[in-house]
Amino acid sequence: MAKQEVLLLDFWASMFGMRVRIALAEKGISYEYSEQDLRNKSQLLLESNPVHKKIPVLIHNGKPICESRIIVEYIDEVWNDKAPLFPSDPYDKAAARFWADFIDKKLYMIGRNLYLTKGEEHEASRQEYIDCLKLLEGELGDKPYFGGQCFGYLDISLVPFCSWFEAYATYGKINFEQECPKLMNWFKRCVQNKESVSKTLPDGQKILEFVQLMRKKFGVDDLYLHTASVYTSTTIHNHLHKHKTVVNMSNNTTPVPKQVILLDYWTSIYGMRVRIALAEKCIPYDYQEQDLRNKSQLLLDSNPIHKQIPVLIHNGKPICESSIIVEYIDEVWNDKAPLFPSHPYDKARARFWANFIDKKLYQIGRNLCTLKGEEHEASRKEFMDCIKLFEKELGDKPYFGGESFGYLDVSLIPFYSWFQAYETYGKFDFDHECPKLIAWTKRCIQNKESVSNTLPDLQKVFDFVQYLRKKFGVED
Ligand SMILES: N[C@@H](CCC(=O)N[C@@H](CS)C(=O)NCC(=O)O)C(=O)O
Repeated sequence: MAKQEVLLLDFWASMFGMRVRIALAEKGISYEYSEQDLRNKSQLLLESNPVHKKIPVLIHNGKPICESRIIVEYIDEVWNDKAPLFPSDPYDKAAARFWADFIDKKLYMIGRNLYLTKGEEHEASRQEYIDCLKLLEGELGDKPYFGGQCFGYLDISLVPFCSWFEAYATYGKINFEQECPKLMNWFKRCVQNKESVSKTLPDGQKILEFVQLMRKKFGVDDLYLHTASVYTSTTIHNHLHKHKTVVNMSNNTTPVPKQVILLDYWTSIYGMRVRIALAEKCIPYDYQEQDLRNKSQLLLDSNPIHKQIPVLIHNGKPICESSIIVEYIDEVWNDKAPLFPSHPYDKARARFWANFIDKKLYQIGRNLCTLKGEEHEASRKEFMDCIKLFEKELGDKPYFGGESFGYLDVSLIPFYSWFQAYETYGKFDFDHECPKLIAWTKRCIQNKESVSNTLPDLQKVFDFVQYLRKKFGVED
């Protein structure tokens, strides 16, 4: 391999940064480490991650890769000659991705609340944090590592959080040894057996001092601080108490006769992604429309954590989260219509933008249709800013991935079915404001039966949005 230039923009206490450092160490890659001042961001950081402006950023031969989980996948794909981080079975891979996504969506935010909130909110986060760890402990089971015998992606995704446990124990009043002994043994195993971990994780006492500083900065001791947690404190708790068993993605007791079943809801942008991917691969499947106000036992059993559609059930095993399902489909049915570009950098880019859709675009689009007044005005601006980013990413290419329709096209095109609603409630003129993106939507619909056969009638979706607006009291 030619000489690799690897630079990591990072911050010592960041769990996300630690993931990348551990992955680099696992692969034995030498790199330059550049500590960042997060209160005074460097030009290099701002230029390398203009969308989120966050560390970690890995700059490989001059090209930046952002978002820790995407970076770890990139590292695994580029340096694939040693220490593979993923299990080879697509289902196990999907499970590792699911739990890593769970860590980012839930564990991180709840962890922040442990030291930045007080009173009832604090107590709720404390319980919720313990419940999350118990779910992860259930996933570990009696295996030495999450991936089985070998340390891998999910271990890397979680182990950095353990360096914050001393701080969480202090401010969250959590006795980790007592609450999750198996998980603590796993943590000790990682530290003892893996130099990549022991050399990377900072001292827990240092993190505690850092957290003390943050509490002072945020004035937690004097004022009630409300952080941006969007999770209800009872969701996970209820789940644990209802099911009482270890959650496993394959813990599905309902007999499933068909090979491929899709639990879905017709207006779901996330569900449409899966339908398009299945159509691209010409996979026959049994479509089961779900009533989201009265969820079926099959849905609750198949996605006990989020209780959301879409869920793909393949040979009796459920896979959840649309972007993970689409990757799974691409990996299992890999004989036709590849959805990913072959180059790891292009792959990372497609993943980055798909993740951006999930993190930002979806919610902003919802706000556009359901909020009023100043909040509505703010979402209008945000929505157009996002759309312009996509227009720029597309450039003059026919599809996001270049000449062929792929993962990012699959991730974004379902939004088109909501365009009439966005246009009406956002008072946009998309043809005028983002002509290239509109030309791309037309291209997808004209050239891809997988798209034209999947997207529902725009007027029907618009009627549905109107119904939602009435329900939320935005409209009489
Ligand atoms: N991140 C998930 C989002 C799935 C999602 O938000 N599903 C919605 C329908 S669009 C749902 O099931 N809502 C019902 C609920 O949350 O109770 C994915 O990509 O699959």
